[in-house]
Amino acid sequence: MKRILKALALMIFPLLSYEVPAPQKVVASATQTMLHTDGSQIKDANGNAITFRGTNFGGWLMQEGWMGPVGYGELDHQQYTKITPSSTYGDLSASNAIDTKVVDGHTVNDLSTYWQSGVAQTADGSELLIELDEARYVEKIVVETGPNHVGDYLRGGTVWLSQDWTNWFSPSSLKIDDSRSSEGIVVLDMGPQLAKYFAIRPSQSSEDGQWWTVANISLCMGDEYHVRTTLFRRFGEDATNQLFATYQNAWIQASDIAKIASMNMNFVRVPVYWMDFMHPDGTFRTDSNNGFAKLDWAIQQCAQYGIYVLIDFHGAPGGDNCWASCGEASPVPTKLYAGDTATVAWNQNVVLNIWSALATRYKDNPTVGAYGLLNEPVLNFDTNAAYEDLKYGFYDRIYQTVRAIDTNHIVIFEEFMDWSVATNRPERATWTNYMFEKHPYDMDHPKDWSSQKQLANNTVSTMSQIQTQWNVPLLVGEFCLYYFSDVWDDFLSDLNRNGISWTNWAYKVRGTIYDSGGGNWGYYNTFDGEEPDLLHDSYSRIQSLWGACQTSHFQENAALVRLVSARADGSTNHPYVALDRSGWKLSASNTASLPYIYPLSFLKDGIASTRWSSGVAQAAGQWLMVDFGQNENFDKIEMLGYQEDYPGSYEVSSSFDGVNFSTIELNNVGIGFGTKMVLLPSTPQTARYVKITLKGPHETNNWWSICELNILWRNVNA
Ligand SMILES: [Ca+2]
Ligand SMILES: [Ca+2]
Repeated sequence: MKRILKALALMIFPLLSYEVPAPQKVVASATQTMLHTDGSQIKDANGNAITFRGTNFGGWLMQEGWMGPVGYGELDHQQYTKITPSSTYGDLSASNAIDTKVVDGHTVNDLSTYWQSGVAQTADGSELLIELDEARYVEKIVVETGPNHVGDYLRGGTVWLSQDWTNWFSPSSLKIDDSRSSEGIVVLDMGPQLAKYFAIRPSQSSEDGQWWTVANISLCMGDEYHVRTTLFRRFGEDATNQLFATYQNAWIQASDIAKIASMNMNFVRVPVYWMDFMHPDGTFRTDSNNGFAKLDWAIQQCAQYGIYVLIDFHGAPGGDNCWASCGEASPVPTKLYAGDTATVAWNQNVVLNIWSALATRYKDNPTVGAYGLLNEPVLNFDTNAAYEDLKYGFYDRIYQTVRAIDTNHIVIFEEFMDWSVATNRPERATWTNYMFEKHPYDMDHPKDWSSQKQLANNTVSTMSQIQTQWNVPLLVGEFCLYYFSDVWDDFLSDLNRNGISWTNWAYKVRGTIYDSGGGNWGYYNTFDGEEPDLLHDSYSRIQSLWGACQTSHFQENAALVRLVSARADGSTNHPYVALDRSGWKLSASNTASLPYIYPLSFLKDGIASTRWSSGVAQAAGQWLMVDFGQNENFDKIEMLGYQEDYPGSYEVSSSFDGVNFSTIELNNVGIGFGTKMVLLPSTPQTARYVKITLKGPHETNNWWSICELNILWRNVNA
């Protein structure tokens, strides 16, 4: 169905005129003139050099479930080509478990029809096998009985997956959520898995011999495409777009842009999704909530503060890459680049037509700082000349499309995933007024100071070299260095020093400061609301939950805000020198006793393998104190710990007399985060005594150990 629609649309595409809202008036900005590149610099029309320093509006016009309370959409049941049961009771066929019906013109899962196994549930004793039209990503499987047989809910759950019928695997990440079993609903959460065949079985026996009844199985993904299309089917497109507007109008508001200005930033990168601008059939949306209207609003708001806007084409039909973050998780090479010719052409034409409209609309707008032509384009993970040709061939078509309309604006190419490929492409010879962008991440080592520091250092050294060698401005368009505030500070300082632009990912996230998806991923975190159930919740409930995602429902990550604000003005930090430790007097509330030999002197003996250790499980009130013997200036505290014996939660205080202590405000999040921890006071300190005090137990009751403690002061003579 989808393919037919696309082929049809492809045929009529050249005949379509752009029915897009009239271009906005150019906003008069007191400070902004059209930017252009000049060698390795960005300059305004008056010749002033500009470096972009800002943040990403991730989760706004392009949602991501880990960032905001989005919820999960499901695959279209038309993509289920076959369902095979291990047994069937009477004529209650397994096709009843994947059927839909039309109610008031909308397609919904039919919970009134159901399949029954006819046998008591036992571990692996029954199976429903679903086959899809092709291998697709699925991260949750929702199995439900329908209203009249809730006692026959799935007991436990096992999933076997295959892409080719030959090789099968059961995802070790599987978590079973049966918290709604009283409604007959069990959710099998696997994380994103690519498969064509899905075998689902009970993993336990029913207590009283209950059969297995299934009225519906939904294969779910939390990406933008499946969220939107699920709601299109349930509520229709107009009503769905209104829901998205409710979300978007809450997620970023005028006060957020004022906040970004107050953080000394001059730049926001705004990820957009193709369905912000178009209907599913590839014609332009003209409703008042379309993406052009949202961009117009953001650009007007930003113009008031002299903030430049990067329009980042983050989500193309078919997928820019394999990840859900581009809106549509799919195997590489995705249908944006390769496969069925008509589908690829349709997908690429959507991107080109949206860029034509964007360029037409904003070609004279100086608040638009740059066009990011395509986010994170990835066709495969090895060097492959054919795929590079496909990628850069398409990149060049986008470039030529924009340039045919707009010669004013800087355009940005992303180097994914190899600088040598990006800089050596022949297309580059014809490009003008452009930049390159990189997204350095090390997501495999979020608690490893050395890994994050190495990533930051390598990024700066490589990019400063590329910038000089190729004489082109560069942007670090996304990054996160987790809890390592000192690495953030060094990284931003080094980028500023080298005139490299930067935007962290992202402005706000739903997770807590402790979550892997919270922490320093945002200037705001810890959302206090709920995520809707997009399969079952009413329209008004989804509207209510999505409408409550304004920033006032999050907590400010004050430590990160302070740290980044201090560098967003372009300033740089100093090199540091460690204070002389020879005269230090050390004391602690607890030190391991014999037979353990972990004395305090070991934390300043210069030997990384020897350590002081508390000898007891961490608890609130335990402390370690340094007496310098005299007043000292300092603004950095480095603790090299031992394995997981880092302080779980802590505060630092200082004193002139060893009696009266005052707490030092830190640009750190206040929780332990790895073997090496570096604490940054928010302002330079002077004191004779420094005391580190635990505020609670360690998450796994570890002792507290430090191999080396250093306290440092900026080298003002450097
Ligand atoms: Ca059904
Ligand atoms: Ca030591």
